[in-house]
Amino acid sequence: MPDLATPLTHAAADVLRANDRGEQTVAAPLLYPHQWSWDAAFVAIGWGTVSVPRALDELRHLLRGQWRTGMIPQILFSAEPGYFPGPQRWRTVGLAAAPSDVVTSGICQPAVHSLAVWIIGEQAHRNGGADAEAFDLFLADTFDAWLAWHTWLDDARGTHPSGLIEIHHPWESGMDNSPRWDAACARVRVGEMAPYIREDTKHVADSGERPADADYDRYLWLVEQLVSVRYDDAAAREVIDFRVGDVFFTAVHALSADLLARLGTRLGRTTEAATLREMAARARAAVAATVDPGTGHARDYDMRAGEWLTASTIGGFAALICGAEPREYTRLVADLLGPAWCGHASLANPLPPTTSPDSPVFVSRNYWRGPQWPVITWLFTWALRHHGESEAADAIAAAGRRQLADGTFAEYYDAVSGAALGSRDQSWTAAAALAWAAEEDA
Ligand code: 2M8
Repeated sequence: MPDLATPLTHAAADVLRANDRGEQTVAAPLLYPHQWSWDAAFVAIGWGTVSVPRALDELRHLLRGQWRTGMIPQILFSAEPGYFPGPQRWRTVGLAAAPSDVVTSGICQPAVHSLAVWIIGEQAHRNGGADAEAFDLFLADTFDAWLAWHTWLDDARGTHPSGLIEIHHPWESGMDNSPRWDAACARVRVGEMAPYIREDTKHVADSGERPADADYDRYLWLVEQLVSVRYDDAAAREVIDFRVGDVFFTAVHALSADLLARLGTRLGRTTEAATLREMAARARAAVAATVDPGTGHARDYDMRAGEWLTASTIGGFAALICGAEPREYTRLVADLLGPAWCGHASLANPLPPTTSPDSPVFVSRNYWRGPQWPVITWLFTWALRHHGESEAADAIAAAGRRQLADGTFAEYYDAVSGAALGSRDQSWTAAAALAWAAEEDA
């Protein structure tokens, strides 16, 4: 283990402890003082390396926010101030589908949760004893909730003939202002709505690290459109200006559904396991069908305009997450490591940038438009290893861990200067450090 590894691991665990609010971990102090859906999954993986029971509590808390439809919402609000848009803007309170004892937003985020359950299960069984028992109990208690989540995605968001999971807001992708959404966002017609004041830009050194005001207008307008149909899934498909098949989300759903199927088999839930495997196969096929024969990259699809979305972003590597035909997979790995991506001469660290530096819309320091995100780097390393590409996984993980040695646990990093950006002490960045350390020890 490199010299820095142990202090860094301790520091990462301290970040989670500082951001811990009992059963939920805030995504970041100040900037994100609530529990976010996909953050909670990564954070639970981090917690699992420190305390399996605490990891399970994180996921149990998240499930308190699950809607009756099966949707796991993007945000479970805490009582802490400082974040916009809050509950008043989302207006989910009192809706029949929303939970009655927790306040949530009304959209979702990528379904990385069953991946987290899988990884925590592996850790718990390596530890044995009480951890293994606690995990087995947790799995038996919560399997149906994770199943309902994937089933909702398949039923309510998987109806388009492309088989892609559709999203109704850029926030649902988790990659909010990625160039992936530029063309679809340009088609959003912002109407009359109440004025608002952004909070996010108060918590970063430079507002150029965050989405633009025009992006926020669209984000808030899309919330208005969803409120107008009380978040009814079928009605939302008709009214929403932003209706996009998200190839990365679809790949994550495929990976997670496959892992949940394996857990279901262990529980003796063979029928449900078979259903999950079918869902995963459909989603994987949908990802494969988006591949642009020219670039070899996966594409998102604008369901409103009936057009492919072709920005050169990390979303193009979606098949690395869910798996692909072996020759195709190896070719994509080589591309990721090659000169347009991790190996680009302008990069401070050989890590996946969120947009290719060769793209005209690449911005090295703006949020999801270019910077490197440690949590995304970690996700790729896990998936690469899972699909048999250990050498590439090891190389990227080593560089990812070097990036974190600055000890800031930044939300993201300027891809060219290497500077730490966004929030400091971001929970999922700390979780990535912990997960990499645990993988080395395993
Ligand atoms: C960012 O998104 C939120 C909205 O969900 C925001 O900017 O207010 C994204 O990076 C998202 O992927 C992440 O889950 C969230 C909390 O870390 O922050």
